[in-house]
Amino acid sequence: MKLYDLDVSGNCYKVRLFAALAGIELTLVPVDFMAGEHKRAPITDLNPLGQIPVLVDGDVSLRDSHAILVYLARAYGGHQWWPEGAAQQGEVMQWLSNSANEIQNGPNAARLVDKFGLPLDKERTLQVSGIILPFMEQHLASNEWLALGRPTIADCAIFPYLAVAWEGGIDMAEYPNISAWMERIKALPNFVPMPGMR
Ligand SMILES: N[C@@H](CCC(=O)N[C@@H](CS)C(=O)NCC(=O)O)C(=O)O
Repeated sequence: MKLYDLDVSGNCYKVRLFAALAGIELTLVPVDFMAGEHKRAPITDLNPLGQIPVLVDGDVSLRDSHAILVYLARAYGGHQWWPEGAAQQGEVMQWLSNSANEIQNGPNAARLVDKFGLPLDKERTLQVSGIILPFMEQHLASNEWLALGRPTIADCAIFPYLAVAWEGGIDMAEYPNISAWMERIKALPNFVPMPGMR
């Protein structure tokens, strides 16, 4: 199973992290982002949006980190990570949507400005972060994990861009419950870090 990958990408790290925790073997195919490899074949044949991660598993080819998490968890990870029940799936999905929206446009976008120099509205990234992070902080005051009272793909989706949020000027020490949750993730068996993580 191949993952088209970039080590400093939080979206790619979501997949590497989950695969490590669930014991799923991946063959990483590093993509030279600076050379624009993601905007050429074979990546664009697999994902015309020219974005990574992309997973290829036999005949199955998938773009989008969250779709890949659901696929891997359903196909290889077991119900611990992606539950069977409708209400439970909905509970996990809420967090995958927060990951694709508020985390992507908040802490991730703040890091894109500060670390990679993208011309985004930094003020807006901090405003979005200021909505999702206090919400998570409150949720984690009475919950050890984001969903279902156990580690799921929800945690794997949200953790990466918070683990490197300091690279976007966001101080996670202001959020003790989120910080404690991040320590719980780091303590999971087979945890792997990403570059820049503290
Ligand atoms: N929704 C996608 C977003 C993927 C994404 O934006 N990937 C970045 C790297 S972290 C990328 O390839 N950007 C290039 C571009 O958007 O042109 C996911 O969750 O995987």
